[in-house]
Amino acid sequence: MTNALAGHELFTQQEGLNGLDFLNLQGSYHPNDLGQTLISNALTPTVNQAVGYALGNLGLVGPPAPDPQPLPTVDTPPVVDPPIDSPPVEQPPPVDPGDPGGPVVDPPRPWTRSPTPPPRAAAEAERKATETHMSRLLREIEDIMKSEIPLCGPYRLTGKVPDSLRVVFLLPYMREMSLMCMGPLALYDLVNRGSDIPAVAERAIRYSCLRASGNRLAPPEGEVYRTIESASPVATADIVGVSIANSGDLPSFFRLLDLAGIPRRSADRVFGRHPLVVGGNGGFANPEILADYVDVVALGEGEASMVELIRVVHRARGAHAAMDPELAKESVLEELSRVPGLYVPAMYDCELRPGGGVTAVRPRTPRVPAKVRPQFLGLDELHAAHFVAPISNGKRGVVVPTLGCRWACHFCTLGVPPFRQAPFELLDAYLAELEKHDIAQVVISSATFTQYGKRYALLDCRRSRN
Ligand code: B12
Ligand code: SF4
Repeated sequence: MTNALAGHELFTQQEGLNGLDFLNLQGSYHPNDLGQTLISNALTPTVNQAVGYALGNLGLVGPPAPDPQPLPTVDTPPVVDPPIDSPPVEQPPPVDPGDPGGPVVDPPRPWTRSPTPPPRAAAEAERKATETHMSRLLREIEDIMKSEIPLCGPYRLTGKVPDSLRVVFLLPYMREMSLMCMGPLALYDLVNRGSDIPAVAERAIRYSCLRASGNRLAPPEGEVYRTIESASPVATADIVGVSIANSGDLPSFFRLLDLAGIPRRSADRVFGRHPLVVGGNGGFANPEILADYVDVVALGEGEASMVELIRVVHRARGAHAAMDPELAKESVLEELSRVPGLYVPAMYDCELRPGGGVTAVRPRTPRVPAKVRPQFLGLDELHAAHFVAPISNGKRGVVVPTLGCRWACHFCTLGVPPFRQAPFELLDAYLAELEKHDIAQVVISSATFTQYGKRYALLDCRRSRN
């Protein structure tokens, strides 16, 4: 563990916000379901009692006020999960007939193995085989696929090279919210759209059938964490992309890796046997915090760097097949660290100030750049799915009219990228497409929408369609 983590509430044995003691003022309560449950469990009786009294004062008959539960005292040790280095949640072996039957965690697979495209074909076969007692997870995946409407697809995956890589984007949200994650969705669309990109992209989300225990999530008993598109195990992907929008949600990174049965530490992941783990989005703006855990971090916008990453890994798969996995990993990581916008923590030494903060980040070899700059792309380099959600749940679509902000408040990362505006014609055409599918709701997902030059025109064209 890097010193950067030492003593930080997020990464002590509590490992995350959800395990924090209610009276712990050092941690911030990030709004996620698990944390909310803890807080609401503690608050509900007190709130109920207050509502009961208020109704009584008004002469209204309210429900009998329940006894308030005592709040935890500072002396009461919080219930915490095992420390970060202890083995993750034990996963029972898979029982799905479609599975090879090996252990759930780290299934051995040769680096030269062909991936599973085209997606869905494998899932179809598995579904037929398990028709009578289809697993809860597969049923949920099927429901998701049935309810989704591809707005930028369908993708012609058959045009992909046969040994394409499997890239899986892990999204820490449930079904509805996962479709708001425009960053990974944009990359997903880009990868699947590009017939010259040697990879097929899939998603895995926080399925509602997952079991929550403290900080951890686990698949339903006897099952493994799978992707939506091909229903294949996440752990067998070649590349796993984790998107975290805010540093407060970094514990999701560990939660998702555990869920998939992928070792947390970069050093424990064997090249060719485990996926390469790539992080992206604003939560990784300070990548040093996760230096020991993430293989690569895409700084800024990932359209160019992610595609280059895929090409490097795809080439290496052939070239390094017979190489010692450790040397192969070292060589791939070194090559990746020369891709603009990719930061490979293993290639740098980070000097930390005793009281906190970074004094210097030095490359370990002259063969990697001394500085890595985030990538921010011109409008002509960004494709449609960066501005309009490529998938709808059948109820709503999402548009991102602006990128960045005209201002640059020191506490906010939105002032870092240059301010750019989505082409109005693109958004207009997207609204027309939504209308064709009878999709009534449009989410304008942009913190700086009031800076969009055509905001009135956009709202007017939306009104005229209603
Ligand atoms: C949609 C949105 C959400 C959605 C979805 C978030 C998500 N995970 O995508 C929801 C509603 C869930 C959400 C929640 C929150 N959000 Co929000 N959100 C946004 C918003 C409005 C749009 C983001 C977007 O879609 N951009 C367009 C896409 C295409 O770009 P992108 O996301 O940056 O993705 C690119 C890169 O980051 C990178 N990338 C992203 N993921 C990955 C993954 C891999 C593997 C790779 C290689 C690259 C990569 O490549 C992408 C393509 O170029 C932004 C404002 C903005 N315009 O950025 C705020 C913003 C990111 N949110 C913000 C905040 C504060 C929050 C919350 C903390 C709010 C709260 N108090 O609960 C939570 C935290 C969520 C979390 N768990 O981390 C702040 C962050 C401030 C900061 N960091 O300084 C922002 C900047 C808005 C603001 N100024 O307040 N948010
Ligand atoms: S989005 Fe708001 S907080 Fe962030 S830089 Fe712009 S004005 Fe400042």
